[in-house]
Amino acid sequence: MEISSLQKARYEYTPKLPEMLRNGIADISVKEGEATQSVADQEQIKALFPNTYGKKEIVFQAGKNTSEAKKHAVGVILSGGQAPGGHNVVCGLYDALKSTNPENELFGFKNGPSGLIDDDYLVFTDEYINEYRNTGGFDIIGSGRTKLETDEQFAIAVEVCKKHGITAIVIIGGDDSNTNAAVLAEYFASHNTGIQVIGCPKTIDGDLKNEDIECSFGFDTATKTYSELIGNIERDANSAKKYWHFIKVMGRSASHVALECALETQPNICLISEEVAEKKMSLSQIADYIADSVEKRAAKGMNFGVAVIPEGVVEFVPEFSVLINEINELLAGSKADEFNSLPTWNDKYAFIEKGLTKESMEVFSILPQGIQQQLFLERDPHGNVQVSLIESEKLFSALVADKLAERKAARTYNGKFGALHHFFGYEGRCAFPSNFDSDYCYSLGFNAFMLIQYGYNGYLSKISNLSKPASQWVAGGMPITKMMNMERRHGEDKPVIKKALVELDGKPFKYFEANRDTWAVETCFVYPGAIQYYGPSDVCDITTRTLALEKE
Ligand code: FBP
Repeated sequence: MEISSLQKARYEYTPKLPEMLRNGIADISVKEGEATQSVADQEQIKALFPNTYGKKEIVFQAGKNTSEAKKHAVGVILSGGQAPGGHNVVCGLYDALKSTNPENELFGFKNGPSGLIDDDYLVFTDEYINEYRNTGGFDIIGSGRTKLETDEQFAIAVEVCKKHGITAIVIIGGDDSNTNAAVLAEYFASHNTGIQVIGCPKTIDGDLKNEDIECSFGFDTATKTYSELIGNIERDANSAKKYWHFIKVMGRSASHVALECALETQPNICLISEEVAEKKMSLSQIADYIADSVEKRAAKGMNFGVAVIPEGVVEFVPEFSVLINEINELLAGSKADEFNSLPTWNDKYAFIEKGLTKESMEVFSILPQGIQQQLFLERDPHGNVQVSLIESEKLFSALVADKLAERKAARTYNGKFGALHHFFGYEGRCAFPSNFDSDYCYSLGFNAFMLIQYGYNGYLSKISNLSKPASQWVAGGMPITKMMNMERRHGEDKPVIKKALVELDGKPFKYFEANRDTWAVETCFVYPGAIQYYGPSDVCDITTRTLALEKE
């Protein structure tokens, strides 16, 4: 297989571990802290997780390893969307396993959680794993979005583990996958299987974070990749001075990615979905907000700019989310077939007009036809609109163009508005992990093995103090149940890890808020450039502005 010179060089990179994990496995001891309780709904979570609830938080430290010496066979699963660094979690886990006992084995279940149920796996070897060190992607074993949540699936998982002698499963995933990891851990414990489950916090969206998990892996690299591209576009815009660029960035629900990119690149506009919801902004108000910037810049002779739009924003616009709910209802069950069988868009439009309330129809009717049709594309497995398929960057530029036309007619605006559109999402999910993500992920995997070796079950691998150099990072574990609360999901109360949205009183948003009015009118672009893997530490090892501001 042909490989690039960077890939070759990255094979040789040695990820940095926290100091306490550097002494060799025989010299890592564990310190138990306080018993934990869930962040909310303690009685309900405790009742649902009688065997794994209330366990102690732990940290590792230098000292004699007192764990029981035994052979380990561990299974690993990559779950959900790709995030840079996933390969290094597997590598860290593998290296820790093998350095403890070369007879230990690591099984990789293929294509996500379904690999465990289908008993579809490979057994890692040095030769195989060495080709994935410090590289992006999840292609080492593939990923998938199948949920492990039913007792039937759990029973099969036990059988598969028994067959291979597997006594621990590491699930690398986001909030939902780690919620499922906790449920699986409880099942294993309550059925006395002796199988442990350890989770690792993954997602480029950055929404798996809380007082214990400072950030999910992949967020650093993905936002650096998008920021590089946004910075390049800003420089192009500032050179040609003729386009407004509307750039949608990934982040299914929370706006952490958009906010971090804005902090890195200082665009003229960045929408934050959580603020849109808080202020109950309508589509028209958002369009006016962007048009104000276009108008003010045009008055200064600058008919160009950059607007960053978070992927999930439309669902946070109250009137739009009502519209989406009505459409979901309109297409429920067999009605979707009826809709899809209508021959022309005009017939479909009549069907829609009949089914929506007057208010939602008003919103629907101002959308460009392309967006109207996108709202009727195939639903995800939960029956929801797939927001990544809605071209909100085009939606907002079209609405802004309408506003500017009105302003032109009213003679308050006399500029030129040429809009270009971009969507940065998949470009960042498999980038070569930054040094931060390479180090963080390797540490998460290595640490996951330490949790296994010390017999913990239902824990999330936790590496903290991440705004400091890797040597000062703290390795430990946190019971997943500590991060859970009850939420209404698909008509039922379910125990889940709370998704972290952007906090409007948090320091990252406050910094953005204090500066955005200037950025909206002046050209304050910052050009972060490409991720650097080799060179001075203050260029190569620095993590996100979000984390730096949060830890200030
Ligand atoms: P995870 O939550 O599984 O990490 O995935 C997040 C994400 O990358 C979102 O940003 C995006 O909306 C979604 O995945 C796209 O999903 P898919 O890969 O199925 O197209």
